[in-house]
Order: sequence, then structure tokens, then C-alpha cells
Amino acid sequence: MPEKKEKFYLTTPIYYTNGLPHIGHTYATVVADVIRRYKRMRGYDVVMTTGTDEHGVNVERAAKKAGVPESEFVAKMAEAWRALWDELGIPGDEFIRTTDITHVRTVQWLFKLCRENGYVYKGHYTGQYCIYDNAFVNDAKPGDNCPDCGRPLETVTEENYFFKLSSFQKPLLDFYKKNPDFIQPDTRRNEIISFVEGGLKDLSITRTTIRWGIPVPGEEPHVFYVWFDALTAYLSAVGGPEYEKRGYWPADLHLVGKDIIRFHTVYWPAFLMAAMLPVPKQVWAHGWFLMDAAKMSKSKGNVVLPRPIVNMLGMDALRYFLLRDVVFGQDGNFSYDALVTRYNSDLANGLGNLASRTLTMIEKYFGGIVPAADAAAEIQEGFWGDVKGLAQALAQSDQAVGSSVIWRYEKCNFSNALEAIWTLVALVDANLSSWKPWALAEYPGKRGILAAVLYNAAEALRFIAVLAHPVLPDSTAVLWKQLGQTGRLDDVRIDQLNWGQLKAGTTISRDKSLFPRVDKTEAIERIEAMANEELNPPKAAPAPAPSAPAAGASAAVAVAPTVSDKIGIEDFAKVEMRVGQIKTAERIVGADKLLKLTVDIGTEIRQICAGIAQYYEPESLIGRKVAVVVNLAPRKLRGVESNGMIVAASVGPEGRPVLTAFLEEVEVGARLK
Ligand code: ME8
Repeated sequence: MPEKKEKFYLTTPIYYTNGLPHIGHTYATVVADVIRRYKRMRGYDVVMTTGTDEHGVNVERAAKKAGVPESEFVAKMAEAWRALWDELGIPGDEFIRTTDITHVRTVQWLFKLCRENGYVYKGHYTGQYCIYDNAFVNDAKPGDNCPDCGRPLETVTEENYFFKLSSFQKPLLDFYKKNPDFIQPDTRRNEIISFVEGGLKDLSITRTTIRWGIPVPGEEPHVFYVWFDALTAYLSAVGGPEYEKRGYWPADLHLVGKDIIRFHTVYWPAFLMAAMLPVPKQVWAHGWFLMDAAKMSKSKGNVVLPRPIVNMLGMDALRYFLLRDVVFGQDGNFSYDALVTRYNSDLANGLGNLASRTLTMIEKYFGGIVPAADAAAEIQEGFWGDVKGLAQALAQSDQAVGSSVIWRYEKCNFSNALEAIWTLVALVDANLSSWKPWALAEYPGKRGILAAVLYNAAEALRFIAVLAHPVLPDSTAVLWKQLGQTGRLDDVRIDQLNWGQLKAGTTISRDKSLFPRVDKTEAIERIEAMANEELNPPKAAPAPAPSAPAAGASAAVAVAPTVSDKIGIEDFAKVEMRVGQIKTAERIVGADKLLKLTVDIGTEIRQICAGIAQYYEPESLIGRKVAVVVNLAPRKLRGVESNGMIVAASVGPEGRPVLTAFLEEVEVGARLK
């Protein structure tokens, strides 16, 4: 493995801006993030690029419909994508927009190189074009529907610049032969090879019928056609024409859905070969997440959104499900039932429970200090050798060892990697149950065995935290701290785990449960209610901007207006605000920012949710008098009914809520005027 930091460059697809991310896009970006984390834990200097594909006729139409210029439309959408990735903890190290000037220059430069090398010519093209997929459909007849999305094709004739793709049949086939790992998985590789063997037609790479695109210099009204434009974004993100300075090109890995594998493994290497630029090392095609056996799409109304799931179960739960439930490369069905079942079985009852029982017993029997196992080493070898052996086999970085989790990550075999880690969870759990530390604790003479049992359980947990970290970054970091480990888990080398590195004498802590168990029916109802709310924002309340982060404080706390239009007193009079007194306050499982309050408003007791959980302890609020908007239409926040709104100042750029207070005694129910 690398002595000096070797560079590793990977990419997600550059997503279209005519919609917002759903679980399918989230999947692709999560996988990229897992690989990024894994590679960093192997000592690589990693850059991951994601971004937005912003040109084309779809955007022209969507912007027109929204009544805004294209540039404004795409700026908002790009921000929404970027904000969601930030919120979910999976931001790109580079976020490239195809409207960025660096990208525009790179596309024009690439075209110039291809042209200078004789691979570009001007011609006319008439074809059947799918405006939804931005692609001509070879062999389609007028009146046909798109074979991919099923929507009607349009006949388009125009003067185009053509790329001589036909010249690259042999070079591509030779390249695939020399680089058998270039296309993964193997089934896709075979598919692409037979496609290329079937012959390649030249490709039109500019349009004159589209306005919203990158201009071909000196050849207006030609603009670049979407694939010549979009694919180049991978190179623009790491320096474009100056890519050598940064040293990340060629990409080590393009992660894409199976829908766009052809563009990445045929067009893209051909463009680069034509320009005499280095070709990426690997393209991995993942499968689709299906809903009721159909690919998700907003028009079919079957999209699953990430945010409601994350609000209910946490991002690690979503990551675990996406990677564990489906073999990478294959399609999988998405269901909330399967998601929550996995959460409860593998995370709450599995890892969460194991961590909690181990730490609790160390606290109870050894005052929270990891005991030394040395004294009982002999015994330990006898009955915990299987745990130690399994842990070491999983952490084996020698590529020849098939059971190694590291090797499975290396092969993008995520489901299998997690399955293997969970065999260790199960084994430790079973050993605890059979050795019954609570029974050993009854006998002072068995203290050595008790120490050995708990030391080994804790050491196994340390292995699990490291091995599962690429997939479960937040919860393993918490576990890492609970095990008394210092330093960042991200900085630990996954391939340098040795049994026994956990030091006896380390102080553990047990501040919170990693994965609280949830009631399945209630959890699904809550997720669905939140998804419904996000897809169909209530009319009474202002719809969240597409870029709005998870409505935390802003959901239930009045925010200072940014627009200073004056209103009449009659408008203000419509808002009925009264003094309320908080009777109870509790946290909501799965909604970090919200508190569920019951508030006496004089005439009745109301349930109100307030986005103040990060700033106020529930207990500190009991009995407190606050200003309440009482005539707001009821709505659900994170699936919990909220009947009114607590008023607070919104302070600082992060919008910290500060509740109102009354300096003199006021009666509950008094109206604020
Ligand atoms: O194709 N299941 O962008 P796009 C799994 N702009 N993955 C899914 C999915 C699903 N149901 N739906 C989408 C484009 N994806 C072009 C790419 S690249 C230079 C240009 C993921 O917004 C999957 O990775 O349609 C797929 O390839 C990608 O989103 C398509 O995103």
C-alpha cells in the first residue's frame, strides 16, 4: 500500500437540474462517499467530485415554465442539490456545475483538441430525439417512443458538428482488452463489448436548435450537445486544461447508474483518446432502486425522498440499508418496511444493543475502566480465540484473503462486507450470552474471566467501529469515543488494525444509545407523513424553497422577515398571539431539532412542535411562559401534529432561536397586540 499519499479520484454522475434528488441519486452519492472514506482510511489522498448538469432543452422549458431566466433557475437548483448533500453529510470535495466558467473553457478546449486531431467534422443530422433523456435514439422511426423512458420522440434535423466515433471501434475494443477491469461489473462489460463490436456511428456533438448550452467558439449558434458537455465536467472539476498541475486526472473511478454506462465507457474514452488525453481507469455501474418494480421518477409519483428517512432513523441507517440490502451492481426494491426491519434487527438490536450491553457492564463491574485481559490470557485464548480470529480475518488487508472486509470494500462488495462485520457482532453477542458476565460477577474468584470477557467484547467493538466506519461514519465515531479512543476515526488506518491495541485502563463512556429501537408501524407512518409534507407542502404555510435545509428551527419558530413590505393593522390583527405556559416538553426520536411541547393557552392545552431542541433542554422549559401563535392551521412536523407556533427571535447566521420572555407577571391566555 502507498508509502506517500497516492491520489485517488472518483466521481458521481453529474445530476440533471430538472428535479431534486431522490433515493436513487442519494444511493450513487452515498456509495461514492463510502469509497472515499474507505480509500482515505487506506492512506490515499482522495478527491470526490459531484455536481449538476445544467444545460439542454429540458432546462430551457423548465425555466420558461417557472418564468425565470435559465441561469437563475439552474443556480437555485444547483444550490438545492449542494445543500442536500451537505445536509446528508455527503458533499463532494469538488462540486462542478456545467455552467461554471472553468467547465465552459474545458469543453471548448477538448473540442479544439478533437478537431485539431481530425476527429470532428460538420454535417447534417436528422433523427429521432428524446428531449427527456437528451439523446438521439439510433434506429428509431418517426412516431416511436423512447425505449428508455417510453415518452414520444421528436424528429430533429439540424446542422451539427460530428465526432468520428466510428474511428474508435478498434481502439476501444483494444482498450477494453488491455484493461479488463475498466468496465464493472463484468455483465456490463460484456454488454458494452458486444455493442461496440456491432459498429459505432459518428456522433453529433453540437446543436443549433438549443439556446441554453455552451457556445462553440466562433460557430454560434452551435452549442455543445449534452454528453460532450456533461462528461467533460469530470475533467473540469480537477483543473481542466491544467489538469496536470493538480495531478488527479485520469479518474480512478466513475460511479454511474446502469442507465448511463454506455456514455461513460464508449463516448467518454473515445473523446479523450481523440484529444490524446488520459482515459479513466474504471467505470462501475450500479443498479437501480425500484419502487413497485418500476424505476423511480417524479412523473410516476413513486419517488422516495432521503430527508424523511434521515429525520426518522438517521443518515447512518439509510446508508446501511442502501448498501446492505442490495448487492452492488444489481437492482433492488425499496420498501419502508424492509428499511425499518433492517434498522431494528441489525442496528438497534444488533450493533446498538451489543455496544450498550458491553459498555454498561464495563461501567457496572469495572467502574467504566477497560479491564486488563492479560491476567486471564490463557483462558481468553481458549474461549475468545474465535472472536479474535474472526476479527483479525476480517481486518486482513492481504488481498488474497477472501473473508477480509477490506478486500470486499476494494471490490465494491459492500453488502458482503457488512454481512461479514455483522457475523462478528453476532459472535460477540453470542459469547456474552453464553459466558454471562452478570453471573461471573457474583463470584470474586471469577474476576479474571469477567475481565477477559469484557476486554475482548470491547476490543471486538473497536474493530467493528473501524471496519464499519466507511458505511456508518456518524455512529461509529460515537462508538469510538464511547470506547475512550482519542483522535478522529477518519484518520485511523483500516489496514493497520491489530488485536490488543485497545489499552487496559481506558475510560469508557456511555452517553447515548447508538440506534434507539423504533416501532415499525409508527416509524413508517411518520416517514410517510414527512415525505408527503415535503412533496406537497401545505398551502397555508410558505412552501420551503427547494434548497431549504431540514426545517429545524425555521419550522416552528418565527424568523425575522427579509422583505420589509408594510402590512396594514388589519393584516396583523389576523395573527392571534397569546401567552402560553409550557406544561411538558420532550424530544422526538429521529428529529434532532424538534421538541414536542404541550402548552396551556388559557382556553385549552395544545400540542405544539418547536424547532428549538438544539438550544433548549426540555426540562428547562417546564412552566415557562412564551408567546404562541394560536390561530395557525394545524400541520405535521416530522410526522407529529403541531397546533400552533412558539414565537422566538432568530439570532445569527445559523438562526439560533431565543424564546420570548415577559419581565412582568402575565396571565396565561393574555393576547399579544
Ligand atoms: O443521467 N436507482 O443525470 P440524472 C439508482 N446528467 N440510481 C439512480 C436512480 C434509481 N432509481 N435514479 C437515478 C444524468 N439514479 C446525467 C449524467 S454524467 C456526466 C451525466 C442515479 O440526474 C444513477 O447513478 O438522470 C444514475 O446514473 C444517475 O442518478 C442519473 O442521474
